Amino acid sequence: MASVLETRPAATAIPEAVPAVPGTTDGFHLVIDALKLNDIDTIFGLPGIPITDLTRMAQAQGMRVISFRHEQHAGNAAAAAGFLTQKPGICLTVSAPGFLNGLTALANATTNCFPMILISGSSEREIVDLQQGDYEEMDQLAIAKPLCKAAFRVLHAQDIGIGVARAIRSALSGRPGGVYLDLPAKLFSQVMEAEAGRKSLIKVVDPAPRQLPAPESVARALDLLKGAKKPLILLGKGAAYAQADADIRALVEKTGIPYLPMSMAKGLLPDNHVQSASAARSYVLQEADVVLLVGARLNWLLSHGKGKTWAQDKGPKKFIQIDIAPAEMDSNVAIDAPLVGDIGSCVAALVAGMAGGWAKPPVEWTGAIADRKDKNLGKMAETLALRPSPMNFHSALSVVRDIVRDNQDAILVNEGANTLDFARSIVDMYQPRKRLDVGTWGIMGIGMGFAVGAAVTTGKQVIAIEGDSAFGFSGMEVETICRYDLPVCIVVFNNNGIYKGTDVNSRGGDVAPTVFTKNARYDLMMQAFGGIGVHATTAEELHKAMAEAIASGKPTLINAVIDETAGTESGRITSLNPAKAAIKK
Ligand code: ADP
Ligand code: TZD
Ligand code: MG
Repeated sequence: MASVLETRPAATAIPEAVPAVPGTTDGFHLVIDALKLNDIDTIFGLPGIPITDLTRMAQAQGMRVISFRHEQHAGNAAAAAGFLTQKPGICLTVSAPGFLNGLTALANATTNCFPMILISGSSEREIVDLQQGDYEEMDQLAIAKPLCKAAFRVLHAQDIGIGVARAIRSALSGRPGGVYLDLPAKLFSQVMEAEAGRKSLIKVVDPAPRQLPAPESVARALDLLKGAKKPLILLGKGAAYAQADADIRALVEKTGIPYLPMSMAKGLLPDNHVQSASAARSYVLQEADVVLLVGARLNWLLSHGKGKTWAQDKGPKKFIQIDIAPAEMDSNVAIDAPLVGDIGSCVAALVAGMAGGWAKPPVEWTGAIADRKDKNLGKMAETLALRPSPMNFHSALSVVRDIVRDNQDAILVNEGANTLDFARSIVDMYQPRKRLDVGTWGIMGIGMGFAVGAAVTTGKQVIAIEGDSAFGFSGMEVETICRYDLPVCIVVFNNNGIYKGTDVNSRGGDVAPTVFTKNARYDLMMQAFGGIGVHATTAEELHKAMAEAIASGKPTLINAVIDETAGTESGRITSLNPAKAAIKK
């Protein structure tokens, strides 16, 4: 093992491409070299002690360093990058408060099964462990551990290669998720021989190896599917992440089975696909007899696979579940045919097993779905055509729907309550991995982080459809968007508050807790940083502003004035609010 030659004071303010002593390297350079060796070319972060020089040197070494105004958004950008690329997104923060700010994003990424690595600088171990009160003292490793997939600390420069490799493999293998990497300040200035340093680095080979399903599991799943009278395929964001697009399409089209995409699986097949059952969602969930889950958990978003949503009173459904995490099976209801493996391999095995011919589902089933779809889509088209004044969610979203149809390559970021629920059902997606939203937690605050992450990673146009409350969580990052001149068009659905803007405090005095400043001009925030701000009060103005934003690719924020009475409490999940048992006078 290479020896640590000496410990130097922190590097000078001027970054150097190579360390001062020829033939040596140091902790700073080894971290950068380890990331680059593993094809990681972007860091999302926020500088400060002890990682300021790391950001400078990374930039000097040709990495993209995207600097944010708050670490949570840097973390969310990293998570979006991880989801879109199957490479862990990197978020870099300072110690204690910076680390904690990034931790929410790390926990959220883990919950969503997105691969990311939070790298935080930390204070001196000797002082932290004796609780002697260091600058930004905190036992970060211990705090991170229960909130992510894995957490590691590197104490010696010669272990940086191992630490980075373990972080990458942990984030990507099996069920993807967040990993924490703790780098104490002293590590960065440790010096070792350059050649020994180079040899200590690891290029991770096959970090997410294919995991083939057992043949008998495939046969069991096919048997069950074959016997179904009313089969249904449910696609989740795991299916989008897996990048097995062609195999998934082949499975759906070969079987002729109707499918439902979860929100981030929209576009895996175009939403206007004849087999999409989205417009008859309640009907198919209630009526289906065999359901094939592909990278979707039976959590709250699917009513845990039971109750009224699934018409449990009509008898139990049979479930086939494809997932890489074996323990996911039976988490909420019995899984009759578990198919454990990576989605690409599992779906390919099912398709291969159908080679002998496959009977399409009964026309009574597909016909009944088509009838309901026609009826519901007809009703929706009438509502979307209305042009009320002020705009409501439907009229504004009819514009977004048209713009997305005309720009199918664009990535849609979406958060809010009503703004989220209506957009998810109204705005069709046409390509895989083009929709990023509040995910498994239903968390507000992902907006600008996801938008920056998506724009930087793909270079494509981003359209962020934001509730006015949702936008507030990350609104300061419009400066980041302007600074890097990113092609992001933000539309703030401004209904003066959380869910709606009409609540009153019956006692007078302070305004109600859900209500914001009336008639706020979010567009002026964008103008403050040199971006384009537009105030839109009609569908025509909204359409013009969005079309111009996309044509120019310029950072744009459109303040879309929405009827403050139009929303409902908690959007579509009103029922999750605890019942009020008593009215206290
Ligand atoms: P949704 O919210 O869209 O329903 P979930 O996040 O609940 O989706 O489910 C995603 C599931 O996909 C997780 O259980 C995860 O283990 C699984 N998953 C992620 N990537 C893969 C993969 N490559 N192969 C198999 N399963 C995967
Ligand atoms: N804090 C966090 C981090 N996540 C949350 N989900 C919430 C608070 C609670 N919450 C929701 O679930 S939606 C929402 C909040 C505050 C905002 C809804 O208001 P909006 O959307 O303006 O974004 P609409 O269109 O007015 O409904
Ligand atoms: Mg609102």
